Amino acid sequence: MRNDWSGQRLPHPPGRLPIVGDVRGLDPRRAFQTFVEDAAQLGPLSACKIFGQQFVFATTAELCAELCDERRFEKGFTPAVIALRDYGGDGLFTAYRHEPNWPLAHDLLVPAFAKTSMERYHEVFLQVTRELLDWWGATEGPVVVGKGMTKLTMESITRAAFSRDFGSFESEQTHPFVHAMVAALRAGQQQGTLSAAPLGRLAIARLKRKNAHHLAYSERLVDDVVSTRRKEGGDQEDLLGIMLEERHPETGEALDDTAIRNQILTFLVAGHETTSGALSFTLHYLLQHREVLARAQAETDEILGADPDAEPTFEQVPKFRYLRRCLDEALRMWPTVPGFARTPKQEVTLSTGHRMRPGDWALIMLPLVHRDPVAWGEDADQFDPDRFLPERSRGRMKHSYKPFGTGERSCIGRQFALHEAVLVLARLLHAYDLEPDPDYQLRIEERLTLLPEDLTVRLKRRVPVAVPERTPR
Ligand code: MNH
Repeated sequence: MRNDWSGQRLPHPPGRLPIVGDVRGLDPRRAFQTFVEDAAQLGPLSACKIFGQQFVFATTAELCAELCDERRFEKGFTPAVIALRDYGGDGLFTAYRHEPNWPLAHDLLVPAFAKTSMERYHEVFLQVTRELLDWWGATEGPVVVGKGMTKLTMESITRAAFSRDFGSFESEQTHPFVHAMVAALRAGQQQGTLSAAPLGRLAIARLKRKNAHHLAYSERLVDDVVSTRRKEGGDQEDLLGIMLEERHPETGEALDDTAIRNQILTFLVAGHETTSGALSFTLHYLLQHREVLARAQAETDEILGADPDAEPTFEQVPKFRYLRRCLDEALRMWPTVPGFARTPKQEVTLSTGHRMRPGDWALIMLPLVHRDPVAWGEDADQFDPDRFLPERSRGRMKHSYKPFGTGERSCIGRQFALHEAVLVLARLLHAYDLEPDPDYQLRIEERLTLLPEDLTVRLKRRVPVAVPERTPR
């Protein structure tokens, strides 16, 4: 966690001060964006010191590819991820690799994302999308994109994973769990930076006391999810069913109650804000690029036909190739999980000449890697979904696109998120014309993830353009 890189000198922002380090100009509400702006000026590998804690940033596609080599590197743990362990414990996202519950939960839960499970989640996604469109359809004036998308993704994870309706669309408000989660995560992030500060221990103790009721609320909610299931039953094959019933095929081990609670919290947190943000960024770019929006809508007409309320079948979802490219491109421009850390398994020397030892970590700065001109060309700052055409993707630098992380610790929910997001976008664009707020300027809100702040859109019912029957492709 100290991350001292054996005292090697790394480029850092100008004006470093004794004790406090590089805090000058650091706006805590946009700390990550400040890191990105600084690191962009400082070369492939740079550092930033906040009190005694050193952060090291990798910014190029080349260095990212090197750090993604699974033979030499593994998932690293930043102070922010370590602070998250107060929440997720040894749940999948926050578990250290040596903790026995990581391989156990991983092996038990991977099948819950296979095709047969996804076919069941498809029905859930259709239902929550109906609820979102009804909710937005009944709204006068512009709708708040992030709020609606968060309701949608929250309901789909709770219903798909735990067969549990959180009633998000029954009230105007955001579900209290989301507030508790955001507050707890924010405290966790502050805790991460404070840990190395003078009097940091005291400040952390105060934060933890202030935060205790949020944590207690979340834990009560999760315990209620489990006890309700035990009383009333539910889908035996959803994530919760698997965790309660299944044993590891080789070792015969099962997750205990604490482990199950940690996994549920992990899925609630990891499973919704990320997808909500990805949907919101995609909509933002579609609103900015009318010609892209028109093409995406033409694709929905081609696949879904003349009925604006038509719903895609499971098999149709992967056919929205253009929409999928829009989503991929939005996640390139603004990956909602904007970085992940890597640490060496044994001492290594990087191509930059720096020595890296176990315990040292570097954070891969995805917004910079995803816009590295070496991998993406000189127009890397432009939104252009067609970069993801197969013929243009072929030959691109390996590991230059990593919105879902890498290797064995990469995102377990990737297919879940992509299927859900494409389905929702297809339904929305098919049924509605979208009018942007002409004055909107993209501002990025930092929670645990990145989200477009205060994005709104006006929806107008749309008449799909009838497409003549074609011979099947
Ligand atoms: Mn997800 C890990 C991004 C949706 C559950 N996720 C990761 C990592 C990234 C990531 C990056 C790796 C982090 C690291 O190396 O430290 N996840 C995303 C994005 C989306 C997303 C950009 C949506 C878009 N994730 C989801 C959904 C779920 C989910 C949906 C659940 C249904 N993610 C996880 C879990 C892990 C993870 C669980 C940890 C996996 C592991 O370490 O075994």
